[in-house]
Amino acid sequence: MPESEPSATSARFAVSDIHGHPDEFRSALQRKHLVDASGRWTGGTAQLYCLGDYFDRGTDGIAVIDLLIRLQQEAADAGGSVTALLGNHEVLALGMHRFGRQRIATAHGPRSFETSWSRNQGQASDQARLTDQHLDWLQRLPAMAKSGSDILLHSDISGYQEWGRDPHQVNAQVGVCLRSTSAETLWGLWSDLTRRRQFRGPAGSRTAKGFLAHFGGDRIVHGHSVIGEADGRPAMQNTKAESYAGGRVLAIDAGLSAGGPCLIVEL
Ligand SMILES: [Mn+2]
Repeated sequence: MPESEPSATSARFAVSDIHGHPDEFRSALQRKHLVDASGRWTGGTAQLYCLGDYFDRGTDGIAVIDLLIRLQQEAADAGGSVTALLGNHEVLALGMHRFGRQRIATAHGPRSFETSWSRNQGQASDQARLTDQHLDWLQRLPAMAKSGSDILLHSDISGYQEWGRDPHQVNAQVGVCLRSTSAETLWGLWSDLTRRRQFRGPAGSRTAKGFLAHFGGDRIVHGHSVIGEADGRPAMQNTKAESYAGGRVLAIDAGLSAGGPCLIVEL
């Protein structure tokens, strides 16, 4: 998927970590007038960025990606866009499908996608309903996007820098891993994207500054780590995105799968 540059008049929105909750996602889109009551795109030229983790925890990840695939077409027809980025749970879904119980040698001992998938509340019904179209879509998901001066991605980690100089290079490199027939290669991607909170604290602020210098942006927008979770705040108290690191980073995962709202943030 090409990176999209917004026109001056197009509203831009971001959402993350839908985790198998299609009804909540659709209702949230409707409240922002991006879809109608039947779930059809009404956002016109608006740009919607979905920052990954469509699967697991909730019961219907397949319905989430079916909705995204349809909205991508409808938004494009209307002159808008829906960009779906890769989350670690999409890597997990692919790994479970492709390698299942296969034993994988890692620095921390033997592992398998099945064990991690099970621990992360993978849904057997999602795996059973994966079609070739879903698999093709999943293994082509970009890992990052640039919109204006925002860098959008799933995980709050600096490792994206090691995959390329710009989003195009990063997405190409991640794509090679995603389509790999090596369980170890796909495991490495899963493992990297599962880390978190690397932009937090004084060192994190410096990391964010370096990251933005590397990719040429003013702000990182991420999901993956639930707002307030590290402070022990219940997700149900989340009402808005959290800006931190001196405004260089915006966290938008309000913890839908932990009782929080499905937050759609206007950028
Ligand atoms: Mn995640």
